[in-house]
Amino acid sequence: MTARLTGDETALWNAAAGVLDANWTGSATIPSPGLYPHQWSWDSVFVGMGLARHRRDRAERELLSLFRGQWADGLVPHIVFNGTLPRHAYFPGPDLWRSDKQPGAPHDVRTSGLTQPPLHALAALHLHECATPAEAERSRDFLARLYPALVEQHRYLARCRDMEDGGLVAICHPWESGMDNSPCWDRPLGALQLPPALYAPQRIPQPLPTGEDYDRYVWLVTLLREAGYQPGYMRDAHPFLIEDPLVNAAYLASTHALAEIAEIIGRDPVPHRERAGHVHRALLDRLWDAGTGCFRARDLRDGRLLPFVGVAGFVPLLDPELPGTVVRDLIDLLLSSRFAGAAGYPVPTCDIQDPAFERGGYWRGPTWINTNWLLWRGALGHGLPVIADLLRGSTLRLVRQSGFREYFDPFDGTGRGSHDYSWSAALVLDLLA
Ligand code: 9WN
Repeated sequence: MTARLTGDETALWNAAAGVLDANWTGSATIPSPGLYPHQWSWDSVFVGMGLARHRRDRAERELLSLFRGQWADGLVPHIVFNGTLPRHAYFPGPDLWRSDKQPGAPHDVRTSGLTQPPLHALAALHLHECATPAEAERSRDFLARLYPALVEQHRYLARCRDMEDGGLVAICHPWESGMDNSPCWDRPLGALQLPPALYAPQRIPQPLPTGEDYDRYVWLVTLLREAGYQPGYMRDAHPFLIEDPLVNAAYLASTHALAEIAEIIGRDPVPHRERAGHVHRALLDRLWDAGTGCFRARDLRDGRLLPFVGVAGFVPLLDPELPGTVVRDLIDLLLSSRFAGAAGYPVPTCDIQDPAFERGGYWRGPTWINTNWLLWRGALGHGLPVIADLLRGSTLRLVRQSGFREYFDPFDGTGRGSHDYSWSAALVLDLLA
């Protein structure tokens, strides 16, 4: 903990650290008690960002535990299952994915077969940057240990997910975006031809996504699984294939981080720098929409940008080389009555004026701590302290008012979803530090 915290901040810090301590399993942190009992990929990244300020030993174990699930082709799965839990602990459990039948999946742990936003190298670098001089050598050793796995992860993304060799990576399921039921996916999901009877149970206690959404999610997994999760199938036949701005901004930020890590441990940063340049240009060429002043997702099945404008479209602010005009357009839209301008507790996940906006609808409107944190970092990176302070201040107000909830009403700050949500607590530690 830092010494300069006020009494109120110290109380918040202790409460946040308490949530992370309670959700620690001994090798990783569950996203929330009850609802998400396994290890999730981007949750562990955000948890690692906070643990870097609290318990760096656990941050290292968190990342190592996740990479236990890495496949031979480099894929870092979005869920690493805790094999000691009963089958019904979470739906969908390991039986849907059948990673044990995949030759490239690890033998000693069961996993999903999808990815999540690849912020892992950024988390590893952040951990190093938070090290005290006394911890520096150990921190470099940790980077050197994780580096080959991070390189494999990025190789997988470039080799298997850059579908058109254009520089960006594609997702093949809404779960890979981390924003399951975003209105962005309504059009591609609505176009799926589903078999007449499906089997996804209604999920309790989350009000959203619905059973019908789950039918579509499960159907997409079934297609991928039957094709052995092969990139050739994804590219040529899979019905959901999208280049998303948040995922690609995460990929770019981590590619830059990988170059820095390479330098720190005496490896060659140049290939990572070259790749970062390629991703940067592709983000602008393929996803920037000057008409709306925002980044939008591209559907590779018809080559068109999807109509939806949401918080994911601002996350390319993480790109340090974003042109000033693009940054200005993004900030104008962010502050407008479609986003922060009309929300007491920004930033809503969805344009408030979009008919799809739902103030309590999971990724269809509420404010989330992780997206605020990503934008806060982006604003700091572009030398925008007023925007950064706005994001930091509203995020801290949310948790002071409603606790470490999963997501929040953007108008009145009411907390929703699960309680004691790990990334809400972890990222508050980083905001306070
Ligand atoms: C599906 C764990 C995860 C987060 C996602 C969030 C939600 C899972 C679910 O929970 O997704 O992976 O069961 O809805 O959307 O971002 O990583 O916290």
